[in-house]
Amino acid sequence: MNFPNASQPHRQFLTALSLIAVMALGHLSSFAHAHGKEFRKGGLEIEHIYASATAPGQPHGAVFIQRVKNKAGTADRLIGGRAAVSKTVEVHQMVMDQNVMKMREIPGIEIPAKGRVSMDRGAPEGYHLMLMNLNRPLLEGERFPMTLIFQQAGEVEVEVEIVKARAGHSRKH
Ligand SMILES: [Cu+2]
Repeated sequence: MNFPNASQPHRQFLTALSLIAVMALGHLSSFAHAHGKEFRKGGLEIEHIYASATAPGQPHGAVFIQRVKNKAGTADRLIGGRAAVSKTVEVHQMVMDQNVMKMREIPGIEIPAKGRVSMDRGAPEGYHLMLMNLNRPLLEGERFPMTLIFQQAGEVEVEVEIVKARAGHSRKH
């Protein structure tokens, strides 16, 4: 940052001030992220479901969920989904294969009884839902409706928030 009319100590003070402002903003945005919209059905809680924005021409999109909680006494399983933005939805997992990050379709993701699973972007499990063959690009800041399909709880209607793509992530898809 540049303050051409400020004296040296004044300038240092302003720089410190703007640093504090940036840190405060960063804290606020992580707070908002942690308290995103929640969707419930039966004993299930879907905490903050979001998709990475896509570049024009990018064929597929990825949907992540910060946390899926299961308060029921029986395990459930996320087995698929449906969304108007894409032709089909697949359940995926990213796996390391000889130092190369690859992803594969899996039959479902088990949500243990009285347990929780992270499908967060960057989580070690690598779980996500894949929007196969998008009808349109996913634009940052927009939202779209989606249906999640669980073996026990059935269909859960959610609204997916489109967030900024993470650098390098889209290349893995
Ligand atoms: Cu994928």
